[in-house]
Amino acid sequence: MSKGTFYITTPIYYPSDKLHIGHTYCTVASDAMARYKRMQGYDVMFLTGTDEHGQKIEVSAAKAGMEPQQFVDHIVGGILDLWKLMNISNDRFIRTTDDYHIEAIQKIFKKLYDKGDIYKSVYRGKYCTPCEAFWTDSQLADGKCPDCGREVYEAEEEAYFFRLSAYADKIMELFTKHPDFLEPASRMNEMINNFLKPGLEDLCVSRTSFKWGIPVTFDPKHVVYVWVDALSNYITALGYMNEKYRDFGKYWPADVHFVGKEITRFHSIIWPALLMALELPLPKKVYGHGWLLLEGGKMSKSKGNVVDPVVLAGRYGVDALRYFLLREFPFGTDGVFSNEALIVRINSDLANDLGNLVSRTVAMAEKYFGGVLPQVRKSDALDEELINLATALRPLYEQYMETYAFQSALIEVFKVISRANKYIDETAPWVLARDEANLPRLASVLYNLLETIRIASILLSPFMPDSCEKIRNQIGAKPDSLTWDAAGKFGLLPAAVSVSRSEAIFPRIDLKKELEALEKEASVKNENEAAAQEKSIAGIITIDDFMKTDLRVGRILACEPVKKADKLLCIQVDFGSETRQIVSGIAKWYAPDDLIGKNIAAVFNLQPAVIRGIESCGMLLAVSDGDRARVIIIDDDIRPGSSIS
Ligand code: ME8
Repeated sequence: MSKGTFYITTPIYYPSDKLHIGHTYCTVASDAMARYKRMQGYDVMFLTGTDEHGQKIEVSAAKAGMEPQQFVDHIVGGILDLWKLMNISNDRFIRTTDDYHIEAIQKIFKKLYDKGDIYKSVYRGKYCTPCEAFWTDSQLADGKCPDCGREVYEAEEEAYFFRLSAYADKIMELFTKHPDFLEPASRMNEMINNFLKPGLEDLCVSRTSFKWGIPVTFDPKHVVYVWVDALSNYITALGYMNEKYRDFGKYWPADVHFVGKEITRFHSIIWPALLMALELPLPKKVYGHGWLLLEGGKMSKSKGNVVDPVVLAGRYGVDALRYFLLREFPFGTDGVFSNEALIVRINSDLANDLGNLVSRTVAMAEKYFGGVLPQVRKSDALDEELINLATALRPLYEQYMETYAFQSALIEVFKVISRANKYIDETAPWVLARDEANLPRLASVLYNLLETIRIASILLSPFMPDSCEKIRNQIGAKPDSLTWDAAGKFGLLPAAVSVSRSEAIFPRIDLKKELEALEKEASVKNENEAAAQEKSIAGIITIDDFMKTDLRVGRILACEPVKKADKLLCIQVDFGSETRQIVSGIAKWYAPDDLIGKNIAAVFNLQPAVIRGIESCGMLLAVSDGDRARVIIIDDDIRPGSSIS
């Protein structure tokens, strides 16, 4: 009988063909949790998916010469393949471009508008395009996006707003009355100090400057802000405001949303406020996990280490990778990833401790008893400690799993595995085997070991499902001895248990050789990248290269000749957020007054330069036609500061 429902979600991923090991972290953790809950007898709904709208995707698609839909379809296939490879057991996969989701978002937006929680006004503020996030001045870090550290730009446009400010007190009350709503506790303090205390402002929830989003039905030049679109996936995927699914009543509220620390703000403040406005129950918990970093920086900047999960899973096995991710790093804090740490962990825990325990035990059962244990037994005081430890393991493990302390749960299981290896040394089965009179004792020793392995294989199965299956096949465990209940009991294998040996589940890796091989591969990769860069110098650039250029519309406010420089004009350009001075070599073709009031195109993120003693911050774009140059003029009604893509 079901123990009830358990609804767990991962963030929905931005379509990217460069998902690294850090991205797989949250999905692997959610998968382990979902499998654990299923094992306990819960009716689990495990949701993941992709977040496919927004300006960033529209721009990337255009640069790839594709329609946005075609672009996301192409990439999402790769993400699905990755989750399949990593043995992710999600029950549902949502794409925000799915029709039912689009329909539901439109209804949600309309409902909030009709209620007065969404209203129309004018947006003036700072916007970070890569993060699709609006920020208030107080939230900026040194004037830049507090999440990614990139430039933000002033945006002003007609927009719809969500009355987030009206929910500030209720969010504060949520945090104080339910301190376990957001974990770990450090994240809650961060939210209170950085966002709630400075005060919540209403949130701009529509955009008109690009098209790739869900149109607002009653004002279609607006598309819904991607975070409203994205966060709502957690309820639309259950059928909220759509006909595709019908289990909203069954699974909502979610038991836990697992999210990375940088998107905790969206999940613990904006999401509850939206749900309050929709008059829906709040999720029971948001868990903001830490980041996997590389020594000295972010994973996306990887040079020496291999961070591609497909490569790592291919080399070391999916289960070894899954185990490492959840054993090596405490879930709530940041961790430093390295290939060396991965190999050391595989060798010590999986090859040495667990792998050896299984292979030695099964090999001895085969060698001394032909694979079937005799039923005559003799116990000894030495058995007690191992049996007690193995029997007490499940509640300890459960206590940690319930608080998402995967690392601690795994440490407990491996303490018992180590104890079992020590028990082999203490009981010395090879000595017992020399004397026929000791065979009942030997059978007991091997049985106790097989039982310990059985219990460990149940508790490790959410982390390493395939390997645990292989272990179970070797120790002859039947399904009814592999349940959650069975993990709390010792002595469930049949007395005449029959084992069958197979190849090593976790082969040992030669650390030195492997690191050398990885280093070699990384250097080949770097050489290839350098060659690609050279090719790009020869004329071909990647989308990423192009995306580095920040092109903006500017309006010329003033223009004057530069003294003693026939070719130069010194121009003051309004970019909406700021006025900049640009020195341009166009004096031969334009008189200073010709350009005043005109909208031009400029490179906004060019390193400033001093030209003839005058600082120039940016570059005007012009077309050269023989020996003539014409500045690119843009329509008057375009707002200064608009990005060009
Ligand atoms: O944020 N270590 O999508 P995303 C650990 N679409 N986790 C990492 C990581 C790292 N090095 N790098 C990324 C989004 N992540 C939104 C979510 S939900 C309604 C919308 C995690 O593809 C990151 O913290 O940028 C996030 O939780 C997840 O990968 C997806 O990131």
